[in-house]
Amino acid sequence: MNSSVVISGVGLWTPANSISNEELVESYNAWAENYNAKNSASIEKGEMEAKPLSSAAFIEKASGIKSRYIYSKEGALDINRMRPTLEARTDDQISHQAEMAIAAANKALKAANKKASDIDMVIVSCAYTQRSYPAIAIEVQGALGIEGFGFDMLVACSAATFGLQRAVDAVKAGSSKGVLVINPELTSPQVNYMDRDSHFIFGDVATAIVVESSDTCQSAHSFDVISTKCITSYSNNIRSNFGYTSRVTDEDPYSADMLFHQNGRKVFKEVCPMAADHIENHLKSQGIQVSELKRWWLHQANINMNLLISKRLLGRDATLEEAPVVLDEYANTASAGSIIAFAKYHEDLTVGDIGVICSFGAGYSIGSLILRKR
Ligand code: CO8
Repeated sequence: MNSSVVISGVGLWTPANSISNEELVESYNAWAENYNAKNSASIEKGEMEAKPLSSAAFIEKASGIKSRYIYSKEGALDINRMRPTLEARTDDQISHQAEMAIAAANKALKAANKKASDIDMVIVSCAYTQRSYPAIAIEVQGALGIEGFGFDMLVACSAATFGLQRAVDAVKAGSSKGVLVINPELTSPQVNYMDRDSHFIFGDVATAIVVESSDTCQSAHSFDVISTKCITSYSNNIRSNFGYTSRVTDEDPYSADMLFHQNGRKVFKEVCPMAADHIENHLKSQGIQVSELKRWWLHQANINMNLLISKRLLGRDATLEEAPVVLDEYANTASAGSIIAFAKYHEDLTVGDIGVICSFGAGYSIGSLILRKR
């Protein structure tokens, strides 16, 4: 029998701390009122703009987000700080991101019924890495005792699907026997908690997936990877400009331009049709009808985007069973969103059921995997 490439295990690590919309808005509004009072003279003269107030009701209606998890809650709601506090770790200690990655990786290994010796490639793929080198993936590889190699990849919201495509291709080509693709999404350090338009969007989380050959698979819940497809198309509508050259450009590392910022409306308008076309064309290339999809594990940025994409393809709203939602609880967790949905909603599928994982976001970047339950 021909062997196939399979996803044999998925792991989800969720931080202990969360922040509700109400808590976040209370803190932002107190900060904004304080700012406006301090600068009232300049605001009255028209030299400065007043900071507008945020609203929990707006956030839920515009995005579907009700709360988000955060790796370190300390400082994030403090109106004299407006960013989380992370303890600095020495070179001898495990890094924050590696710690998150390892927690998710161990769960994925357990789900796949695998040991470290079954893995020979570690991809840490996410929106940011906390340093340039040594790679977080190599730190994780060392901590888990994996022989082989590891590397980091940055593809914003599509980092997980792009990383999975690398993994699937490596197993298919025989250059790897087992791959861990890990997404430690520590987004909170780059969120601008003083920006009313984006302070609510992101949360922290880590996900991990084991990719291997069907020949070695011993998992209770595994999926054949029927096909993978990744595309990018350059756009300035979502940017995060902080980088290693910031030191020499003498720019303020805390300025709004350095942190996550976007033209959310344009992103919404441009990305929805791109993602719908991507899924449709990917399915068509495999001779699969949209109506054959049992599950859509979609990127979790905005509930209205997901409804629009699935409606465009199905001609009706997708049910929660078809396209599960996790962003109400997790918010946008960059590349991990579709993987959280997969982690929470895959065990009920029956042999032969087809589903699609699809991510879309900054770059722009769109990635999808068509899976069949084994
Ligand atoms: N409270 C109250 N009112 C508000 C708020 C708020 N918090 N924010 C905006 N408003 C106001 C606006 O000022 C506007 O007022 P007016 O009509 O008077 O101008 C009104 O509400 C409507 O504002 P918008 O038009 O901006 O509202 P939308 O309905 O478009 O919703 C969204 C805003 C939710 C941002 C929506 O546009 C959206 O979700 N767009 C898509 C975003 C998206 O998917 N982006 C992807 C980003 S993720 C990614 O790829 C990067 C990965 C890296 C992650 C790590 C980050 C740290």
